[in-house]
Amino acid sequence: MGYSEYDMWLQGGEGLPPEPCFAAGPSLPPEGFRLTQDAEGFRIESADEAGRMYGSYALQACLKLGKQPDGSVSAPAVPERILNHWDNLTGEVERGYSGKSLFFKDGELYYDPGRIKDYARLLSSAGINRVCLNNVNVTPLSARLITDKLPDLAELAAIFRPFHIKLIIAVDFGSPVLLGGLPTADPLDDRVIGWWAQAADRVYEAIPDLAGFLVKADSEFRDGPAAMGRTQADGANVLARAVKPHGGKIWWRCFVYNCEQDWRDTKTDRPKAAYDHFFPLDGSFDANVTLQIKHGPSDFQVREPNSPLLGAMKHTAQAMELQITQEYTGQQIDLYALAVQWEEILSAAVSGTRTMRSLIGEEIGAMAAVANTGNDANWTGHTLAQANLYAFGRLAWDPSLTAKEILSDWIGLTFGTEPALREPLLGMMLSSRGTYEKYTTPLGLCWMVNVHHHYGPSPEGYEFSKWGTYHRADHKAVGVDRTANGTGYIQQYHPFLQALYEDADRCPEELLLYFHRLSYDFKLKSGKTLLQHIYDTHFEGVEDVTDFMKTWESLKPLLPESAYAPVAVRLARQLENAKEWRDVINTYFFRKTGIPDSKGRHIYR
Ligand code: GCV
Repeated sequence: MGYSEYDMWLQGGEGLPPEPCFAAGPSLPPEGFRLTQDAEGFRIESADEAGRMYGSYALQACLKLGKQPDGSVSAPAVPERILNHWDNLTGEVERGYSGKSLFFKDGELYYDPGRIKDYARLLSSAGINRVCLNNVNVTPLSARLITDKLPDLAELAAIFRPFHIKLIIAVDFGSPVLLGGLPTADPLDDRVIGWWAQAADRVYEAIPDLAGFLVKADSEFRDGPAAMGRTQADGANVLARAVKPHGGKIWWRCFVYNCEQDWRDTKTDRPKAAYDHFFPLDGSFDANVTLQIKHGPSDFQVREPNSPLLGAMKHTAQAMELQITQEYTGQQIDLYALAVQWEEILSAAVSGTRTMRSLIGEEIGAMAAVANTGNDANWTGHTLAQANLYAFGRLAWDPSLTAKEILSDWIGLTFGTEPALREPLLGMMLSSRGTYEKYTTPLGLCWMVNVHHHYGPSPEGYEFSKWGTYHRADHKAVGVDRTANGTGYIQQYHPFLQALYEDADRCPEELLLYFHRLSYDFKLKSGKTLLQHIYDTHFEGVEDVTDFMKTWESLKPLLPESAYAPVAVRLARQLENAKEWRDVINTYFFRKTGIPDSKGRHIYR
């Protein structure tokens, strides 16, 4: 008996209908299924075991949501739907807001096998089929996952395996030196080539179905080929050739930029970096290398344009990287339904005729995202942040889904389909991204966060730092000029987008300050000045959060106390955060400009 029957019908409990009939569907795509219902009952057709499992989950969801199986074929848009944990072997989770690591503690693998099994079921039920458990910032401790920690990792892989989830290991590019004692990690050195080949042989002996290695190289002080005068392709290919005999792959991250910039240097523009480093190398990467590209050119900000690198390389496999963990989007204290932002990202044009969505499954062959889970009892700290994990899985499977569809399903599956609960909660979640943007950094104005931990406002926290993250506000204007007259960043886009972004009057307003340096009296389409818009959104954002609190309170009778109370506590904290943002940002711009709010609301001096 396959996993799906066992799990669903033997562990599923009372009240389930008769076991469905599983049928072979040899012509169906890998992992896909067709769900139908007739007088005999439910029928799940699939070509493989994974399809049976996903079909079983889909049936379970249909039953819970009161939907009829529609008989269509459901198959994933991309074969690799990847979750990246940023977990350290110490047990800490980089940018983690849900407790400690589910997998590691005090330098060892340390976990509750029952919980990991639940986690594997949770991920697979959302459609996720690849997981990297360790942080891309590989420490000397976690580097040893490919040496002495390997047997322990193999035991974890065995828990994920029945759920059709394969592991990925994040490796340190400097491993030949760190672990192998070689004098160099130069990817063209024969000793290094041999070392990686042997390392891969050893790893695949322990975990034969390992999906491959994930690498952050030449980025934020990580080792990489550039330091040895080699290209990113040289670096990726040495690893790709080592794992190739085992059917493995390399995910090579494109988050390569100068993190030691001088703020006085106005020529270097961090958003240009990924394209500048990787586009010229198109065609030089081995076929089993996938470049993993963050969705935006900055770093998971509340509002960024899509990365011009996505889809630009015609001869290189690419994955889009999203961030589920809410590093810059409220840290699982503030409510932020990422599905809304991701729908916008996918709907955005990449040319005059294509959207980003149309690249998924074509130029973009894999979807990856940074996990938001930890050992908190509810997995994600903020209960409603569970919807973000679910949304990633659903969108990676079917990028045509809307945020409304996904969130509506999530609420239905989590709290039930009662409209009195579902509709208000859906409304709140759908508007949560806009609300957060209003009280933090509207109009594409990024990086006003507190340094290091990235929660709360600090308008100039990064302004004179080395991270290349500047808005350059003065008493007359704000924003970086990225037009042809400025840093030229816009020229990395398709000509259709260049024309749109270059012209401040045509540029999508939500991105105005990402691309343009504008004076505070610049008129928006609403007729308001830029400055007045900033004041208004900050006041509105706080009001929105107050409304969220009222809505949530009104739902109290319909919710279990275990769900109600912790979210109410977080909403109260969100209100404090929103007020802090409102006051700090409004005061900052008032002090810069001396221009009061046209509506006479209180701005601190
Ligand atoms: C894992 C940002 C984060 C880092 C993260 C890095 C990355 O800079 O702040 O914590 O490191 O992105 O994506 O590699």
